[in-house]
Amino acid sequence: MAAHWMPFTGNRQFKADPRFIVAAEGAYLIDAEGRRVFDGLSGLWCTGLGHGRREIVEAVSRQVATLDYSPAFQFGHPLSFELANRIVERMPAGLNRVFFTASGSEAADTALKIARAYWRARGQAGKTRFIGRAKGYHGVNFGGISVGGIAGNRKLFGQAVEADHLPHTQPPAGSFFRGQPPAQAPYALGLAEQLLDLIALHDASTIAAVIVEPFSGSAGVVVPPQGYLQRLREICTAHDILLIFDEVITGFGRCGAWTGAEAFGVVPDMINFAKQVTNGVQPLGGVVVRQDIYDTFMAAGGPEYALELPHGYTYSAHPVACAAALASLQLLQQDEALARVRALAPVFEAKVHALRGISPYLTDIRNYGLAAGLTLAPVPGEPLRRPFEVAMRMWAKGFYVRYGGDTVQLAPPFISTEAEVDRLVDALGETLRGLA
Ligand code: PXG
Ligand code: PLP
Repeated sequence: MAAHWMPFTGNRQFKADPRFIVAAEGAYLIDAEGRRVFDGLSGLWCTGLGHGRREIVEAVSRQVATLDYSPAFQFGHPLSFELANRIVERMPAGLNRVFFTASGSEAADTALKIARAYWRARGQAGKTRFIGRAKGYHGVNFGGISVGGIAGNRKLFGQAVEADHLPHTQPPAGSFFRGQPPAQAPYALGLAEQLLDLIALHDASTIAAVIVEPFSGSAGVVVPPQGYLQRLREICTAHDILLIFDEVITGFGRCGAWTGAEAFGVVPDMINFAKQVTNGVQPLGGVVVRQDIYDTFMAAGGPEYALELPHGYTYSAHPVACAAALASLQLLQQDEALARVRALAPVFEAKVHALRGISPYLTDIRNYGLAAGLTLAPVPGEPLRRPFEVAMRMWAKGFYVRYGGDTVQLAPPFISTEAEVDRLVDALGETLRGLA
């Protein structure tokens, strides 16, 4: 096991006490001992339709046998064009041009590069700065970590791209808000207005874009208060700053809508997606932009044979990934997955919030759609320990949940039954009660 340097993993601990997953079926992972473990985070927020869906497996098998790879640059294959149309149908009106990547991290860097190049094409080359948000996660590439706001993901790597950050939107410990916190909550007052302070500091003439997640997933399901995203939209519009929603987690069903933009009723200028678009079966991500952004590049592109955007990945719109995405989008529709999420979300919310008071260490619970984050008070000097211990005990009980920072996260598959959600949350309650 020595050769594989595992991502975002305590390698020494894992290699001393490995947890192997060898198969998966529906809402369950199957471990090396043949145990069926409930998939309480839908893989890494990406397998909402459940594992091993026949339609996706068949689409991928057919495609890999027909066209296993097609050069991504200067030649095309039909599936990417069809997929772009199917994606655009599900986006807010006006966002209708899709640039494909292979991951959410690549989508983040792509969106930032498009933003800078867009202003340059419009004669405003000084607009290069980005505004992210504390606790934000935009993947691990240099652009993404620059706008990201999770300290642990940044501190080893030095400064990369010029960026400043809005304050995070996490309510104080003990808030236990259900769903979107109210606009009148004391911590919420003036939160979005802080963007005006950053504009006053840097001047809008130096700012290319603001990038935020509609709700932050990785930071532990941090949902912005009511009116917050609307206010960011107003300020960006008034100051000619692009607004990018990173919907890598919130897109394609998790919110009970096609996008967080739709769920929260705010239309950004660009939307990043990945993960659930293929149900996790193949790596695929992308950026959806407003048509006039695309048109700006076309108009500035010089002779027709010249490329308008010198950017792209070997695996942009990989044909097998496109086949997986087309089948997944079809299944999200056929399963009525969004309606299912909307129906299950209140049950999930009630159940998760019933954990309040179960342990003195459980200091907050947050939720939206089929996602929840629980904050645990740190063991003195070992802030990461308690969530890790909870996740390990849950694994031993037959439930996979995610831990990160001081939080434990839940994002059950869209296909979960109420009984499965009950068992997941009951097991978590039992585990929290047993915490020393
Ligand atoms: N943006 C957002 C909003 C994300 O949540 C990325 C970009 C990066 O995507 P890729 O495909 O490059 O990983 C993400 C990914 C977790 C967790 O449980 C979250 C992510 C990935 C893995 C784990 O916190 N988010
Ligand atoms: N590094 C080298 C040496 C390459 O040749 C390429 C692509 O051709 C890359 C990195 C980028 O790889 P990808 O397109 O998969 O992001």
